Amino acid sequence: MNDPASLQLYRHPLSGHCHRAELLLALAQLPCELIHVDLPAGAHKQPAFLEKNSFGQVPVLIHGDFALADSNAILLYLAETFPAAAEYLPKSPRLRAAVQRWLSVAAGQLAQGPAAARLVRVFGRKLDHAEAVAKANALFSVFERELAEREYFVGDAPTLADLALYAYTAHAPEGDVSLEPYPQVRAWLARLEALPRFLRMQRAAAR
Ligand SMILES: N[C@@H](CCC(=O)N[C@@H](CS)C(=O)NCC(=O)O)C(=O)O
Repeated sequence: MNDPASLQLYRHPLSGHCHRAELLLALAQLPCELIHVDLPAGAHKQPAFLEKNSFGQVPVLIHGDFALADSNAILLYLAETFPAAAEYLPKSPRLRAAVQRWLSVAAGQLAQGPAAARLVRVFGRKLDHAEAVAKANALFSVFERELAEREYFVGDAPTLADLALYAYTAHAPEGDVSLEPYPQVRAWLARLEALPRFLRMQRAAAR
């Protein structure tokens, strides 16, 4: 059951949600077939894809006969299933809960702030850009304080929390959110990018 041979990930190269799963796969050296989903063409709203994820969103992980949508659920599944990914999910209840706290931030404030601002600028989504930028700056101010205390979000080694928070933070400038005021955040990004086998997300072309 924990044979990674049959892993497949339905994804899009500019999706930070997909990137967090791809990053864990790369760091843990888990072989996985990447399947491109043509979001601009609406492939994710076709019946064949909706069978895999009724929300019609990437990423979706396939492992044998098991299909799993939601990037944070995928991170947890990989870390619980494959020993090579287990180091990114601490064992103690307190640290695991702390990881979950930041996964909630990744699905909440990170999605509503920097990811939303990038959706407006990169994909032309009709969202309130000024509000998203304000949320991004509020969030990065919290990150700045947290990262002044420790090297990673949970303890002194990277966890799923860091992987989930990375892409939309690193690519915030694509949404016109500057990282200049946040030196601790930039240092944390650099620490992650220096990890062996680190995988960057493709840059979005300016509109
Ligand atoms: N909660 C989901 C959100 C995934 C998500 O927002 N995916 C975007 C790409 S980054 C998507 O598929 N958007 C298409 C749509 O919502 O129609 C997760 O964490 O995987």
